Amino acid sequence: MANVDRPIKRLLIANRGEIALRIHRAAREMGIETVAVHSTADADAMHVRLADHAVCIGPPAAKDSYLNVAAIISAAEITQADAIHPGYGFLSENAQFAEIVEAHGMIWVGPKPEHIRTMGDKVEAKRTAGALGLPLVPGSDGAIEDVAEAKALAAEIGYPVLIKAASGGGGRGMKVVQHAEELESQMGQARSEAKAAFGDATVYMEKYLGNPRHIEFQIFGDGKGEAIHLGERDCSLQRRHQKVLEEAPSPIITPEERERMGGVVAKAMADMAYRGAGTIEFLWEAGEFYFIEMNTRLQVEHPVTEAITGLDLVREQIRVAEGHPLSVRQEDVEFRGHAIECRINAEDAWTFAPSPGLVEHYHAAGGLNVRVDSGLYAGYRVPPYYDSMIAKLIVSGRTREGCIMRLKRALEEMVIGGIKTSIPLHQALMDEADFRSGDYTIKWLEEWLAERAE
Ligand code: MV4
Repeated sequence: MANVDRPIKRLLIANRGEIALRIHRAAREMGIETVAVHSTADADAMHVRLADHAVCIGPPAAKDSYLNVAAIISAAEITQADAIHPGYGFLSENAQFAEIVEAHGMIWVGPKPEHIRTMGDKVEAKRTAGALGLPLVPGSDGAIEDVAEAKALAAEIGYPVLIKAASGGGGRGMKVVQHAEELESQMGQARSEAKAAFGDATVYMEKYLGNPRHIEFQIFGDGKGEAIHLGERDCSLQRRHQKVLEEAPSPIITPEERERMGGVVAKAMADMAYRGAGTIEFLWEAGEFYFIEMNTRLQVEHPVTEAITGLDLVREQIRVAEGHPLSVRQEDVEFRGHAIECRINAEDAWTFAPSPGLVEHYHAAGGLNVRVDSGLYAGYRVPPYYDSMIAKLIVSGRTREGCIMRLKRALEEMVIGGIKTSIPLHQALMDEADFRSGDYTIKWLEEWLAERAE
């Protein structure tokens, strides 16, 4: 390895579940020691057992443990960790936490705090993306203050329009407005919901896209002006803003489109000297991309990108945090074959009622091009306090059709006994003509579920 300013010796993983295990694995393969921090509910978690050091940071409630900044920083100091990886969720997009980590002389395995802050404010994110040359959804240039102004703009861009919360994301605080008469009341509702949920009533307006796909580009920057893209993922299959299945490449993006749009996003990230992993989210409709948000973290669905590029994204994050240049140049990134990820949740496949509890039997699928990211084992008790995702099944193959056949086979092999899981939902999905042809948008899954429930 080239001489680096700050090699990491001991990495604290400020997360839980499969992503904590994922980060542990990358660190160990780099010869880096790991520190697990866990709530009292997670003392028996797989990543806690595997980590070199483990510190209990509080009771089950996330606000008292995985969101407890003082407890996490103390754990890092006690164990002499020299870096912190936040995973996804929890503190991963908290700019202030990133600053505190750096102020304590530790390496933050993540983007520059200023970029986390900018992209966390959706109005600022859109302004920044526009200035960097990314295509935007037509809408307000910044926040909208008064109803008259909003009405004039809506008339100009045409109904329906969407009111979004500046501090939102994940669909919270969004209101569709069909007619001018509804605008005032919908805007008022969006404002009060935004204020209640995020403590910020700032809203902005966009043209409402009726039936788009959700396509996101994975990017990586070295923080010094070099950046690459690793292609796109199609995450259109969602229920209540929770992704259910993701794939790469998108069934509807051509290699030419990938190269063109990938070039645009990589240039934008290079121009802002972005550091680490990031995702640029677009809505795609009728052949056009529209930027909506940027996520300044590693994402749940990163393994499909790893499967088609052969890169280890957590290793790459750690290397960049240490001060290394990116390990590949854009021209060396090759996209091979197809990959699909199924999120397996501890819940009823059709009612979505949570199903925590004792895992009595466990057998992970295996074989060629099958990956299971999960901390499950027989005898593990899924705690009721956190997100219901307990495993990710990632399958790859040369073609999308081959990938689907392999996924059907792998889903059959997977045994998680004692609790209900979403495996039956994925199995049913594999037999749907629209899924098999790749003909789906962000509305498809909920409509399909509603039809099945009749
Ligand atoms: C939109 C949209 C239609 N038009 N913006 C939902 C969460 C947030 N990330 C953005 N979202 C949307 N923004 C415009 N101008 C529709 C959605 C949307 C959505 C987006 C991606 C994946 C699933 C979705 C489900 C419902 C609504």
